[in-house]
Amino acid sequence: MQTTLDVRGMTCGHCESSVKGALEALNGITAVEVHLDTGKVDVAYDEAQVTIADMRQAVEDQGYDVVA
Ligand SMILES: [Cu+2]
Repeated sequence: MQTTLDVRGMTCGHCESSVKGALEALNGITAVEVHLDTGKVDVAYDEAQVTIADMRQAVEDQGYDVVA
């Protein structure tokens, strides 16, 4: 499965790596691509292992807001 999260609050490379790292730490995440300019985060994942809610939680735990 593929989804795009709309993340608010990322401003620099550190934010990008925080979000990317938090998502990649979840089981079932196979690829993460962060677009810092738009806040879009493309995620490829195995829906049997991880949910959108899990991803949202992981990003929010890093201090960023997930809008969609
Ligand atoms: Cu930053």
